[in-house]
This record gives sequence, structure tokens and C-alpha cells, in this order.
Amino acid sequence: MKVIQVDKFISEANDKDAARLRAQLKEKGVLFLNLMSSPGSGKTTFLSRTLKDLSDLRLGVMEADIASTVDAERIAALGARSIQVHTGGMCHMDAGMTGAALEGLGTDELDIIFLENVGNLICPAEFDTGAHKNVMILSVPEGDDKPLKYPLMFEQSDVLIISKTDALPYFNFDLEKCRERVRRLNPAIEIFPLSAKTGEGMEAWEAWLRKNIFSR
Ligand SMILES: Nc1nc2c(ncn2[C@@H]2O[C@H](COP(=O)(O)OP(=O)(O)O)[C@@H](O)[C@H]2O)c(=O)[nH]1
Ligand SMILES: [Mg+2]
Repeated sequence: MKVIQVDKFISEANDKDAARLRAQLKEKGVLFLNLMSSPGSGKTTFLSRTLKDLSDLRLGVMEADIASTVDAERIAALGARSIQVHTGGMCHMDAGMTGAALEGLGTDELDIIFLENVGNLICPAEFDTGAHKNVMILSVPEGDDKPLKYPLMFEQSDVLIISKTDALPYFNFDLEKCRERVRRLNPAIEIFPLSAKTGEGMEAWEAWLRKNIFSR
């Protein structure tokens, strides 16, 4: 019986599409960030706070979900350009889907575009979306053992946000142990513990963002 392996072709084609998107956006001066995490770790809340704090920058958001428009509506209510993407049941975004979403959003006159990827710590880490940087969130209630269980996501990310630090007194989350586990997987990763609720720690993340935008 003849068997063909298609996953490698798909992934090679995706990598090419992703590289093309990345180059096109850089050429236009638009920084593209892929935000990944479990459902409920605080992606939309964190993005909303970032949008409010950086109101001098031109920010756009693509919200990827299996169903509903609740997140895109939350972002649009803040006055930011946003689009909802439905993935048709897929648990991740790939470069083809991202390209279509970017066309829908429009990339003109923006400094940064965020993709809020589908919530889970597994599939999104396997696909290059064309982003310049991958940013992941791990929230305090999820536990400090997640780098041990989902290493690929931590390996693929340039930035780790440890969110909901206001909840640290109520959970057995060891910040130092978590940092150590993450750095063992990815020594270059930048780590920002913060609370989008209280605002504590947001400045360090926002300074990183300003440093990474392409000059206008
Ligand atoms: N205590 C606390 N709760 C938060 C924080 N950020 C988000 N949440 C809550 O966590 C829940 C999920 O947040 P959401 O932004 O929708 O997460 P998403 O599914 O990753 O987009 C909501 O009830 C938020 O109010 C935070 O910094 N501290
Ligand atoms: Mg969300």
C-alpha cells in the first residue's frame, strides 16, 4: 500500500507563507505579535489593558476563536481596530488563515497587530503564523508546572507573561521555580510577571513593546 506523508508538505508550505507574511509586514513597518495561552488565562484582559495604556500607538487586534464574537467586541469597544476570525473548529491559526485575517483587518496605518490565538497550550505552538514574535501567557491559577507539561509552547515563545500576579497569595505558584523551569527550556525568553487587573508590572511589558516596534 502506498502511503504519502502530507504533514511535512503542509508544514513546509506553511513556513514559506509565514516567512512571506513576516517580510511584508516588516516592510510596511508593522510589528506582528502572536499571543498564545490556555483559555481563560487573561489574553483579552491583558490586550485591553495594553491598548488603553498605549493609546498613542496605532494598534490592531485579530481575535481567533472557534465560535462567538465576544472578544472582538470587547476590543472594538475600546475603539481599536479589530476583527473576529472563526477557525472552523481548528485549534490553531496557520499562516494562510492569518494572511486572510490580516487582509480583513487591513494593515495600513498600524504600528502593532496582535493575534489572540485560539486558547490552548498545544496546537498553536506548532504553527508559524508569520508573527515577528511569539508571546505566551501563563496565569498564576494554572500552576508553575506547566513548562514541564507543555515544553514546546515555552520553547517557541520570545516572551512569557506570567499573568494574574494579584492572585499569588491564594495559589501555590512558585515564581522562581517557574522562571527556572522556563529558562531551562528557553534561556533567551523574556519574562514579565504582571497583573492586568491591578496594572502592576504592565510598564515593563509596555517598555519591551515600545522597544520592539519598527521605527516609523
Ligand atoms: N485576578 C485577575 N483576574 C484576571 C486577570 N486578567 C484576567 N482575569 C480574569 O480571568 C478571566 C479570563 O480572562 P480573559 O481575558 O477573558 O481570558 P482569555 O480567555 O485568555 O482571553 C476573566 O474572568 C478575567 O476577569 C488578572 O490580572 N487578575
Ligand atoms: Mg480571549
